[in-house]
Amino acid sequence: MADNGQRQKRVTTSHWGAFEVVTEGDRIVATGPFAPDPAPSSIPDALPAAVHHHTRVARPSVRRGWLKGRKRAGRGSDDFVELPWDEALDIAAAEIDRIRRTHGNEAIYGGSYGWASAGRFHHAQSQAHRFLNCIGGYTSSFASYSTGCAQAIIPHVLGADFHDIGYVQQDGWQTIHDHSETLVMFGGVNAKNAQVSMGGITEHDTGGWLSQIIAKGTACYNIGPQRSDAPEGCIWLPVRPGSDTALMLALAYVLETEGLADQAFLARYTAGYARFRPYLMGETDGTAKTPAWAAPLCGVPPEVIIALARRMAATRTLIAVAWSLQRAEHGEQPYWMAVVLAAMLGQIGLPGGGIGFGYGAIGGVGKSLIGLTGMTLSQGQNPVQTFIPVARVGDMLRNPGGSYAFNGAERRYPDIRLVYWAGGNPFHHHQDLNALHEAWQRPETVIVNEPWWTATAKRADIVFPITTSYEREDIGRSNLDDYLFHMPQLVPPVGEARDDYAVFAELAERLGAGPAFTEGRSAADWIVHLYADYQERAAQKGVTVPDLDTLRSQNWVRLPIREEGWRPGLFTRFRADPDAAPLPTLSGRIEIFSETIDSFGYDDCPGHPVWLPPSEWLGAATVQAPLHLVSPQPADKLHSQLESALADMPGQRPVTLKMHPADAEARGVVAGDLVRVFNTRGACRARAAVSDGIARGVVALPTGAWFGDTGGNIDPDGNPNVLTKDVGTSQLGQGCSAHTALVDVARIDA
Ligand SMILES: Nc1nc2c(c(=O)[nH]1)N[C@H]1C(S)=C(S)[C@@H](COP(=O)(O)OP(=O)(O)OC[C@H]3O[C@@H](n4cnc5c(=O)[nH]c(N)nc54)[C@H](O)[C@@H]3O)O[C@H]1N2
Ligand SMILES: Nc1nc2c(c(=O)[nH]1)N[C@H]1C(S)=C(S)[C@@H](COP(=O)(O)OP(=O)(O)OC[C@H]3O[C@@H](n4cnc5c(=O)[nH]c(N)nc54)[C@H](O)[C@@H]3O)O[C@H]1N2
Ligand SMILES: [Mo]
Repeated sequence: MADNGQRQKRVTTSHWGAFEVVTEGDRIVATGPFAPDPAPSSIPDALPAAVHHHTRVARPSVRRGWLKGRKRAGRGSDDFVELPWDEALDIAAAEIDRIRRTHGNEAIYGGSYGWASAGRFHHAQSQAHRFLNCIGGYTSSFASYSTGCAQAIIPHVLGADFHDIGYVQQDGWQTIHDHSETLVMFGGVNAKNAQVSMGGITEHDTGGWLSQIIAKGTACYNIGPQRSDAPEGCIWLPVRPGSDTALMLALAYVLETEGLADQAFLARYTAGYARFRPYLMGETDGTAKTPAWAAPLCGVPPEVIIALARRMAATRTLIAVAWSLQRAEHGEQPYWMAVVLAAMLGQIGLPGGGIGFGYGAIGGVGKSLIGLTGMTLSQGQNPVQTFIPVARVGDMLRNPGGSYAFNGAERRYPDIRLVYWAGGNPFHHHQDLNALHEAWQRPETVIVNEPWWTATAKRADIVFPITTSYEREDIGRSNLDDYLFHMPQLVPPVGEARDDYAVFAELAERLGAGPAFTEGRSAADWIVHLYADYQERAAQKGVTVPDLDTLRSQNWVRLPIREEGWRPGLFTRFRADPDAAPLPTLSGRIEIFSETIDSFGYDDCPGHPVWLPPSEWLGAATVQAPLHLVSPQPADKLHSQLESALADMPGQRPVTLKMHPADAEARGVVAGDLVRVFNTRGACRARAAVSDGIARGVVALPTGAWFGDTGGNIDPDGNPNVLTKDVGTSQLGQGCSAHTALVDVARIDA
């Protein structure tokens, strides 16, 4: 930190990468690019204004109605009473204690999902989980909104953990560049999304690799509702959202009927093709999955499907599937079917062939690095076994004691009395926010740690003001990146903000678990402790990292952990010898038919991939809801973060809704018009943009606007989650189905 208003420039890192920060005294005044980054993100432009914004939580705050008689009513509309730290901590600790004694620790929901900020020690979710484990445990959550469905289905089909495949085993960019002749991208590969990565991405290279791959002459197909999901130079095949499985089945049908399926590969490396083939051919259900069958479902003409299938069989083809496809009802099916399609091509395990996931979802996917993990705060053990699939939080709150199916088990929702959230914004991230708002009224108490007055903080009973990562010291690194950062404290805490660690240490102390939580260490001691462990792990891999003091003075270092060229992964070893290196599936093979899944008896996820139309898609469009809403990630920020500063900028809110010229014209909408986007679940405002780069019948509204005052029943800034559907992907995955929603749009006349 600088004294006396002195100007200083330092580097720090964040989920969107490293950047320079200019401070003057106690304030961040500017940010700038980090020189080694070939394509720096402009997300931090909003940071100086956001850090010092009037929407920061200044002091511990308790909702008036709750303070005066523990009233649940008023959550989200009451005002708050500011209290001194000690008083607020005493109240919170007493309430946590009362709940755990009266209802047991299972009654505390501490899943606390969310990205929070970069920085290894001050990782909010780890801090929250460690604290709750120290005081007897909590109901936890499984997987993420990002990939919850994939994390359930892929282990059945390929054996391995989904993230191990996506981050470690699948081909890197160099291999794709050198070997792939055809890149078939379902959902595109979007450099805009690769701007961010959990914990940071320093050299943003996804866009650069795509340019090189296109320049080389690799045929790149962007299959999805938006042309902008892939760069210029790709062949765009507009498809209706939620219809990819039908298209994939038709591609498979062409392979099978034209003798292009690799029967030898299917025989040696897969299990159950014989049970899937009759479905493909229409022998089991009377419908052959021909290109003519798929064309009206997905919107791709039959001749285009046939030509693509032939090209995929004739060339080294990599099928790249975006995470977005599984963030939708029946999201298991396109994931499973993409694997089956790749297996039929017989190229799994060959360089530049087969299948990969999420190349454009986050930065760092496709970077080939020597794995170097560590610097993780231990969360301890959770004595409570109860968990929910993360995106089922609304159902859990609505339905205490209710039963539901998940991945082969019958499970029961716990009766939640206290919600503790640190580092996430469920009133940004969850679907059907009006319904969540209702469900949120049920718990007796909600405690939130937050730097800003988000919609979630406003719906809490107790809010603790938290530092941002610029107000505390930390170490920045990510498993998908090859840089290591000292993240200096750049400015003093804003208002009375404290670190999550300090809050949880105080609460733990009051609940008799102080030493268990802190192990006698200050935050600074923990950084030394975690760093020493990291240094040791690095040394074991033959990687030298500077000692902490050196890193502090250098600010950052590039780690020598890049791997050059082709790296043989799980699939290469499997291909070389499937008996010696079987996949960790039930059969040891790629499961085209899964006995396990079949035994669950789920009609929404049977024993092999099938076409299951979602409940809301263009094939089920109605007069009331004729348009399909996709709600992708925002280009200018990370989820709902930095929103308060962005929303201040002229012309930025409401958020822009992209629509097709024909759909705009039919509604008398022209570019720049203020529109109302609505369905039976809710409504929001948006600013129309008209583009032929979106499939007809589809509208796109990025996430991230703060869920605002719903007075008049219209969310003012354009949060798509007032419109989305809160339903699990299926009984198997129970993932988030954000991309499944029908809406209509109307001009708002001034
Ligand atoms: N419609 C629709 N909805 C979606 C999606 C979609 O595609 N469509 N995508 C989903 C996906 S994949 C995701 S991952 C989620 C993202 O949802 P979230 O991860 O919940 O979104 P963020 O805005 O990143 O929320 C992080 C919060 O942590 C706060 N924070 C930052 N640093 C700290 C800290 O140090 N301590 C504490 N206590 N708090 C901190 C921030 O201010 C912010 O409010 O959204 C999901 N929602
Ligand atoms: N700038 C920025 N980048 C981010 C984030 C952010 O907030 N800001 N968030 C990060 C997070 S948490 C995650 S999980 C990843 C998510 O990464 P993805 O899941 O890849 O991202 P989305 O933006 O949800 O969707 C990408 C595209 O998929 C297309 N799509 C939607 N439905 C379908 C469909 O049914 N079929 C096909 N073929 N395409 C479809 C849409 O046109 C959309 O633009 O992004 C990460 N990257
Ligand atoms: Mo995500």
